[in-house]
Amino acid sequence: AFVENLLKHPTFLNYQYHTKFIDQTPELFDFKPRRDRATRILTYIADITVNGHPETEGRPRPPAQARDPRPPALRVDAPRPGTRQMLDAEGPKAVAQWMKAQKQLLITDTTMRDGHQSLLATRMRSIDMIKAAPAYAANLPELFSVECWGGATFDVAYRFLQECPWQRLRDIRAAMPNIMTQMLLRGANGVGYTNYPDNVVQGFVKQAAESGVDIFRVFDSLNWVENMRVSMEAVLDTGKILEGTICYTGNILDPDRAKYDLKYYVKMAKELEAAGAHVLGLKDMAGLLKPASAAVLIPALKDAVDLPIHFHTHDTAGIACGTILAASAAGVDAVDCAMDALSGNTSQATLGTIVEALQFTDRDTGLDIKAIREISDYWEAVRTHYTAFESGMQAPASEVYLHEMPGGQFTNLKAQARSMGLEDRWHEVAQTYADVNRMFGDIVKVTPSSKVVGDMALMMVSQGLTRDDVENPEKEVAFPDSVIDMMRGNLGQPPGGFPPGILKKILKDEQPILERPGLRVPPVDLDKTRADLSDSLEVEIDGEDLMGYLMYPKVFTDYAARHKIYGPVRTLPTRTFFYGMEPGEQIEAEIDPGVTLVIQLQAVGETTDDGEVKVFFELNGQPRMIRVPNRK
Ligand code: BTN
Ligand code: 3PY
Ligand code: ZN
Repeated sequence: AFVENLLKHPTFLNYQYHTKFIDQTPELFDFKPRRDRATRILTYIADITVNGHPETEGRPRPPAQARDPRPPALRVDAPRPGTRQMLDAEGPKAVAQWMKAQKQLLITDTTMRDGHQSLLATRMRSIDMIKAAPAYAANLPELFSVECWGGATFDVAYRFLQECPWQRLRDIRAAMPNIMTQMLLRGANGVGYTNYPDNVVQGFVKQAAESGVDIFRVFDSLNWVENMRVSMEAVLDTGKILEGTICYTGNILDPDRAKYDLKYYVKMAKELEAAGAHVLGLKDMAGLLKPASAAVLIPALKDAVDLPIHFHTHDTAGIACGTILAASAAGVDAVDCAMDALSGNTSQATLGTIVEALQFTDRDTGLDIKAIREISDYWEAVRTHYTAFESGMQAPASEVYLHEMPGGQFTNLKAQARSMGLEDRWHEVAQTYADVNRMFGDIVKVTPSSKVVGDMALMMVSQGLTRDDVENPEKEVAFPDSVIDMMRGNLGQPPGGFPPGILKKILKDEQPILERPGLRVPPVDLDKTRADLSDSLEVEIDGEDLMGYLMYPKVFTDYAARHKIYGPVRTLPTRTFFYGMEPGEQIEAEIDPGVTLVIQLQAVGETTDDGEVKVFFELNGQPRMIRVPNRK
């Protein structure tokens, strides 16, 4: 290995070496293989072909004849200017004014974020999105925005898809330069599940704006405006659009849920307006707002504030289109829908259906229904490749009014229940989730508070505990860490605080913090963290990487370590990424703009005595052999 390193060292090759060269060039003694990107990608394909992908193992497979997704033809050579140009030229306040002055119902497409988060456990890969983006730009330039970032997509990209979420954002932005991009930001929880130092939240928002986010939908998982201020002010500093957001829970028409009545929402809307929001977001993460309630809530909010209102809901109960039409009739300015093929059930309302329903009315969206169907056909083909991540939900269910689970959590919690052997006790999990909510004082349930309620419910069902057992002061209960953390006040305060009885049971004599948790966390030394991380990973860490690390230290370093071995696997077709290749099959991977690898799998050898398999490829016409361990 030493001679090999010596022979290819640039100083040696340029005849610039002298007698001290060997002593002064420690990398010659670095025998770790430094492999090129093509070799790394072949290693990944070989490994998955031999061993399978852990995420799809034991799950239903896509049909053998699943077609390759082909994006629709572009109707124009250069995309027409859209909302993005308006924001750049005139700023966020002008966009908000324009929203209010419009007659048509403005539409956000959520397919690339909440759509697959809610239907496919967030597993959609960047390549499938980036291929669709030019068709959005060319054929649907009237869209208000495309939600394509934030929420759970950030960590899932690193953790399960072995790709960089920031690169996804930059690539979508470049391929779709005329429509505003939108992200979901969990306030002080960033895109994570915990409370971050203020300067991390600020740095994250700044970086997201630089990398391509135009609209920040900011919420707090307990609807505590106090805990949203740092992130909201950070958004205001960027010059992008701040959508200060109310999370909707309960039922404003139900006298038994008086905690979350009309007055509660009106008050919060006013607080968000006073905090500087350009747009008021109404986020119905579980799909609980009913048409009759929308007809009351939307006009009340419009009366209370001077902001345009952007409504988000889920179709879990099958009624989202009805609620959107009621909200539209009541004067809502913008709504979220998902492209037909990724809509319905726990996802958003069906985009094409809303467009059709409003055609020839005074709220006609002006979107081209044929263009929508073509893009939806593309998503339909994409979806077949993610069969392994389908939740199995066959029909809408009014049970959501009982458990109030967010659409984005539903598929995940179901998968968690399955992995704990509780799948056939799902309805018990749902009932227990509702019990836990009441026990915690009836709280807003949305990431991360929803995860806490889910953790508690799964623990209770698996241990056979009832609400009475848990509340019984005589009975010893081991609470999940996330529950203890929330009761300590680390996610902030719900309206009226947590009930004293359960607080005492969980915290014993410990006092919870009642102030904003960010006040207690010291700032992170960003420059030092970056320098240390660059040293330990032996690669240059940029501002995006740093924020990935600060949100999820272990997830990020694991990603970086795998990246050294497997290279830019984000460029592989989805079928190859999850299932490897068949002998004789040929694929292409564009690892840099204009640099394409043509890869053919020739054969997979027998497993040798030392447990290795030789996998034979042709790479751009040249034979290549890769050895991988057989782990089966
Ligand atoms: C992932 O971890 O989800 C993406 C990277 C896949 C790594 C492959 S999966 C099979 C094999 N087992 C490992 O631990 N690494 C490789
Ligand atoms: C998220 O925070 O990921 C959500 O989708 C909440 O609804
Ligand atoms: Zn949602």
